Amino acid sequence: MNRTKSHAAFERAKTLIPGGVNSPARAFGAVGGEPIFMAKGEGQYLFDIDGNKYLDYIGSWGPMILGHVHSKVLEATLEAARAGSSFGAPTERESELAELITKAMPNVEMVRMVSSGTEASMSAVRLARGHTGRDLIVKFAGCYHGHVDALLVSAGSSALTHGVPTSPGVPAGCTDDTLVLKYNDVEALRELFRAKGDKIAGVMLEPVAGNMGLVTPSEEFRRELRQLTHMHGALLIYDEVMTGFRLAYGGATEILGDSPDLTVLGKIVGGGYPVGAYGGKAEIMRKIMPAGPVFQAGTLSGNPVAMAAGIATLKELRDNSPYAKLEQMSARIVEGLAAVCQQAKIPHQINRVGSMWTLFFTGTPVTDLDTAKTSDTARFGKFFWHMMDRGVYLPCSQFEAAFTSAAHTDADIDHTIRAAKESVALLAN
Ligand code: KE4
Repeated sequence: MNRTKSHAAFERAKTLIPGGVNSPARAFGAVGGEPIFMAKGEGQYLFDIDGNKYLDYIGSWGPMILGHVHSKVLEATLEAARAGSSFGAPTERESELAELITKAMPNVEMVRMVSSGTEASMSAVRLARGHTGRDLIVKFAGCYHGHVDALLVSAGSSALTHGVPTSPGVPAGCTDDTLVLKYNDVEALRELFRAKGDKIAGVMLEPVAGNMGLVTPSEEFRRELRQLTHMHGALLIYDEVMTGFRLAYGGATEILGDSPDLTVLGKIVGGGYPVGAYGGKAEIMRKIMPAGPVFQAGTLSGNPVAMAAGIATLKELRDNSPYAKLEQMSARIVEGLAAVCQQAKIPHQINRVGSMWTLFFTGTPVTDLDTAKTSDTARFGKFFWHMMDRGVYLPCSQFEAAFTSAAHTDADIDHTIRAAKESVALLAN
């Protein structure tokens, strides 16, 4: 494929923007080569500036569940934009989106809009600390909650010691009160609560993880999380930025039947526009200023155009549910990928929940970050580019989830499996 215009655009961008991108996930660092500059999206397709067409399985890292330029979302945003882009004053659209969210997620009785998943996670952490009067936050290795100082952290020497910052610029003081455990490690969870339960403000996790590749929680892990947080007065915080309205209209919370105290949202709730949100029990949410003392603010929070995109997206998901189709198509993709890897005798694991899935190039079942890291990332990089050359755009990292959209068709699935068969055959050599 000719990608000369992308190359030139990347050279220019690198002189103006650090690494030539506005988010490292797009930099293709994990797969080698250079990022592709996109010109437009249409349904399930992306078109790059060289005119190449791709089946899009990133969907902007989750938001584009309806596909690109969905007519109802486009119309709603154009109508809102014609009335003004931002007022710094409340609008009814904010209550409309809030009502859609609270009706979809019963554990969310009140919700605050912000402008990104990071902002939502950061605010939820502050609220958990403000509500409980405690400082300790627990997270899990491999779960990503945005670039929040307190959450850019890896496990200290043991899970009971301070977290260690994973980025320059994050002072130790910001992560001293963050503890990191292994996802699905029930014994470590019990030990931590035995030792420090009365000091824990909140436990935050992706209830179905997408940021180490797709990893699911065990039933026992989820049960212990709920019981231990209840018992010790800590808040259970589900980060559903990726899974919210993705795995079901009520997100992972609906399919798992869980009841977290706080929920963090983003991506789909903005329909591709900058929206994050956090919500939960009214008694907790009323601690947020100006109802309560916990400060949080934002110039563009609840932006009317972004609200319009979120409202149109959630109404379409509510009224014309795509989830059965997403389940059927995603199951077929995964069966096809497994079959071609089997045939080529390539070690592989495929984890899937609904329309989120990851093909790991490892023979080890993937249940946490350590097992995800047994994957052959060099092989993934080769596979990624073979698929790109066949017009299939997968997430540009072994440690990300792919997303099927409601715009994908059975013919697209057939094409994807054919491309995978050819790509995997090239890996075997
Ligand atoms: P944003 O600040 O990027 O809107 O959201 C942060 C975030 C929070 N929680 C979860 C579960 C998330 O997946 C994310 C962001 N996801 C990444 C993709 N794995 C966004 C891609 C990027 O950083 O460019």
